[in-house]
Amino acid sequence: MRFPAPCATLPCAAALLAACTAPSSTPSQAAAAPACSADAPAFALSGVQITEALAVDADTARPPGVGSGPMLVAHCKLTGRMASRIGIDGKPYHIGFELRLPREWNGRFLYQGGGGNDGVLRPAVGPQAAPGYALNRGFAVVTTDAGHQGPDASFGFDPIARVDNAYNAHDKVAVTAKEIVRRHYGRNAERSYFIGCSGGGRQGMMFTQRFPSYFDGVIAMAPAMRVSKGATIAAAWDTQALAAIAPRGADGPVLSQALSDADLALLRKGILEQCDAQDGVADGLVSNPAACRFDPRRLMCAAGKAPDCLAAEQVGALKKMFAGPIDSAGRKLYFTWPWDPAVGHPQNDWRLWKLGTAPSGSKPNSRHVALMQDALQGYFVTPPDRALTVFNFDFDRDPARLDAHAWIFNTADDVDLAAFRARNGKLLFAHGLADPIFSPDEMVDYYQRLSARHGAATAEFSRLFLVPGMGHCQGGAATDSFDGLGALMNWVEKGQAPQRIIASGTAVFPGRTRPLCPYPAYAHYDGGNLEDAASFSCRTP
Ligand SMILES: [Ca+2]
Repeated sequence: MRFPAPCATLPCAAALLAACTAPSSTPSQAAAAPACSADAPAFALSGVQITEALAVDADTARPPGVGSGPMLVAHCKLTGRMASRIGIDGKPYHIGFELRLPREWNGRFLYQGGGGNDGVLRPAVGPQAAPGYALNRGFAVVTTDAGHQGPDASFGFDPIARVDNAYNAHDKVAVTAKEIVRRHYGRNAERSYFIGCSGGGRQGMMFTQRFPSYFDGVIAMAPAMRVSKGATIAAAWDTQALAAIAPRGADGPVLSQALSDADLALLRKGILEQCDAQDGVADGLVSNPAACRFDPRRLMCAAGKAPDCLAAEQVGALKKMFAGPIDSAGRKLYFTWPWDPAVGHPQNDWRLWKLGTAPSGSKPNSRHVALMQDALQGYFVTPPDRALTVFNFDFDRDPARLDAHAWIFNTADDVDLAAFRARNGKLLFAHGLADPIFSPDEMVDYYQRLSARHGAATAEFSRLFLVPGMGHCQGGAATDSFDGLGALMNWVEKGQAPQRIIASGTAVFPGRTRPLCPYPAYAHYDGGNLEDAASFSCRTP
């Protein structure tokens, strides 16, 4: 049913009392599941349109596109929208959200961050840093499209959509979802959490800075903290460095061939030979990156190119990329990158981001070209400019064109986090050391500035866990599966700060476990079973 606001007006008071009261508060309804229909009173919020409410029975569905793994618990899947409008580009916009409300609720709320250009409603099941899905643990979980529809960057032609994407949609969705949770279950969520990676990691940082009262605990993984005026400049830098050495095809440089898979394997082998054992054991993981002083010149052929060595121009390109972009005056425009051996592993996404796989020069398909360039043109640069590419980006002239967007979007500057700290919020960072899009060195820089600001108290509210070998958000030659959510809950609810988080191997190291250690500590091998986390301790370099 729908009812007019305000709820307390006399003529409707008796009729609405039941609707306004939580079903669980009356003994006769205690066992009944809260209503899951689009016209349920709990979902009738002013300005919110519920487009679908679907009761999902236990063990009948997995998230869309997922063909294996656990089935979902019984829940109410809610889809809604707010702030429907026509943009200045003539296109319709709204702030969309998906909220999944488990029948067996654990009293907690989870905001699942997005990523990429957003514009899609991801299944609100809580997959990241929460093996088995947060929904299945009893969390009410929400996702949003961040205020525009469609995964490309064309929304950037509408200024309101830019603001929604940066922060406004997230504010509105967090507030609305919490209110629906309160009305659906008849009580407030006792704890609220956020987990996101990449763009979602940025959203988590954004909440700690701009809406610090919303979440008790935040996991920000590989955060896009200065993606426009930072990582995207590095994407252009890397693309140009690789295009310059790529073999010339009939229709231009073949970007994907600048480094072959065999060349990447050589790189991996070279890094392992120099740095693998520095953490106490040669196990295919460089867990002590601070000790790794790799120089790709050790892989350079005496002359030309051969299968067991790299050409001088390949070595030059690698050195240029890992040193990070600079302008013509030598000023740094982003960060260095650690020499993690997984960048050369076929299970890592380094090739996908930097090189792609396209066999010809006319249609390079690296994600730097396919994704970052779209974002660069559509909303990172102000005004939008479809002629600006990662190939023609000018490192002296063009960075300033990214300032306007950076002001509303970036989260790299604020290390005060005063209000978030004051409310006893906990902020857990995680970052793959082989991440090809956001440098782990950028993450470390933020954490070091945070530590400089807060001193020894930093570890009481924020910790950083670097994941050797992990690519962007997941995968790679790594132990990349870990229960960050459980660690965060223990921290928030029991005051137990994570001393280490046990991570498991997936595709490359099945059966292997390792401790993830709070920065600057790393997992050092003490002896015993090589595959067992118990054989390692967290040691400070
Ligand atoms: Ca090692």
